[in-house]
Amino acid sequence: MKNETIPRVYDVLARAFAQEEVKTCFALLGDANMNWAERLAQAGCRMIYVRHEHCALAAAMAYARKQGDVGVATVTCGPGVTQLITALPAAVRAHLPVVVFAGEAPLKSGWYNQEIDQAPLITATGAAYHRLHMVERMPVAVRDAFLQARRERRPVVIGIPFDLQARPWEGRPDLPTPSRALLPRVSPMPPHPDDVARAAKLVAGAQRIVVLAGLGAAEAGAADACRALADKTGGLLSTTLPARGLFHDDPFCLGISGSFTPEVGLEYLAQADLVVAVGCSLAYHAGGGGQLWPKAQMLQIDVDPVAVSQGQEVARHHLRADARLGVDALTAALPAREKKWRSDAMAARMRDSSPDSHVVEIEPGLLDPREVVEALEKALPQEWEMVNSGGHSSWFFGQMPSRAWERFMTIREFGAIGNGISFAMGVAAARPDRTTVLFDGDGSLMMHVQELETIRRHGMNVLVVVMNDGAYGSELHKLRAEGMPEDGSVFGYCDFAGIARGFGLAGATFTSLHELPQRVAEFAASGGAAVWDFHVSAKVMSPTMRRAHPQRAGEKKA
Ligand SMILES: Cc1ncc(C[n+]2csc(CCOP(=O)(O)OP(=O)(O)O)c2C)c(N)n1
Ligand SMILES: [Mg+2]
Repeated sequence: MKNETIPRVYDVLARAFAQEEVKTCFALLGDANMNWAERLAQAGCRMIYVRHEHCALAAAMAYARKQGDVGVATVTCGPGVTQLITALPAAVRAHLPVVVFAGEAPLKSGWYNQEIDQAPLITATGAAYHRLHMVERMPVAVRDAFLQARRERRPVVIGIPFDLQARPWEGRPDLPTPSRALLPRVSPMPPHPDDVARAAKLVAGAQRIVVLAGLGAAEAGAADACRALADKTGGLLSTTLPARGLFHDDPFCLGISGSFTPEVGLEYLAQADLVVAVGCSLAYHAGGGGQLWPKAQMLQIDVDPVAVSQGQEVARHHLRADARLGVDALTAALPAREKKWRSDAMAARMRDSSPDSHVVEIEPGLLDPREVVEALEKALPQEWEMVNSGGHSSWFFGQMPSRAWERFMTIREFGAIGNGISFAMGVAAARPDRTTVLFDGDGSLMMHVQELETIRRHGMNVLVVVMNDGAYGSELHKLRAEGMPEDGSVFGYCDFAGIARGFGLAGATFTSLHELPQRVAEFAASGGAAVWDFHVSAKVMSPTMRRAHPQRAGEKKA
């Protein structure tokens, strides 16, 4: 019989995680993590038991982004670990701090069916992998994993053979100093005066300035500083996709810069002669691969400035500084000037123009995705959390200009579909007092639709909005444009409302938009979880797709 009074290694490991203030852990159990997970739950950690390991990690990623803290997930060894491989590269590229407790096959066995060399799999994604094979050092190694995840803003996977986890604990009774107590306390980095003077000269010589803010600007609290810079120079504001909504209430914000830029925004970006990128890594898509501002010079204000990013030369001028301090110093160094570019007419155009004015004839019984988004934009409460997934329909869902950045999330740095539902779970776990709305495509939702069950079982407040075009729209439009058969991309309109009901959620199919405000009011009153399936035409191509495939006929400019 087991002597329960002797602490095991997994007891101490659970305590080491608990002292890192882990409040939520996304988990799928197996032999190599279940004892640890049970102990962590007993220590007061909320466990969210998902239906696929990919979703545990993806939910932890969204939780980390929303909380501004380390996300935690756990998987068993072997097949539990191999399921992580699509989510990890996105976490690495999105700079998300996550710690994954992974089991490893037992060391004592000469053979074990789930054994696989886990380290190269994990490190191939860019994540860190630590084998914990020295029992006495494990609590320190756990603490160090949290330190590393925080400092490098990167996922760290720790692998612990489950026979070692079950050993009696014979190490020190006390735990090491937790990571929070050891993290260097650093203040925001001020700019060098010489850099400020150079940058001010550049800005003073420019006529049409766009201040482009990324997530770094949002996180540094630089939004007001960016507004002040744009105002003083008579310039315009824009954001990257992840920072969309940072200037949602500013009349001179042209919207997202990149693949999601609205029609009018494209015009103004093309006129810019200087883009001041603030807290923004200048990723390929943020500038449309160099196409969006052909006349502009680039000044980058960032703690880690770059000349070349994702294969492109992006910036010749740099001001190294914290986003807020750098922009404030630059604005202060500029003389007052006449505002020649901004005008009331311009603000009115940006406010009143539709993001895409192409006319498409919609088949009877189907909806125009752009009208669906317009109706949602009007009907959904402002305080609901929004998660934008991937796929072709994400362009339409990205066009909700009234929504603030604080209520928006998208993580798409690996370009994978299928993550939306997990990201929505992560946000719902981080903000349980609010409703979370997921905007997803039918193909993407189908990829991990099993998580509807997790959402119901954990009582999450999630509304899933599906833009159902009966297809992998992204592929369909490209195949059509190339004159290829569409077979591999068209599936027909599956019944998501029925699927939702099968999982115990509410479900509704929308073929008109009249009842939307009423449905929103009912859902707001009832709470819970539901799937709303909007049957849309697969004829509407996003402007980005149209630009990439101009040979497609059959559409007229309004
Ligand atoms: C994991 C993964 N598999 C395949 C792809 C290729 N892909 C990109 S968009 C897309 C279609 C997504 O379909 P859906 O979710 O219905 O959105 P839609 O494009 O129809 O709006 C596919 C298959 C991908 N990006 N990621
Ligand atoms: Mg689709």
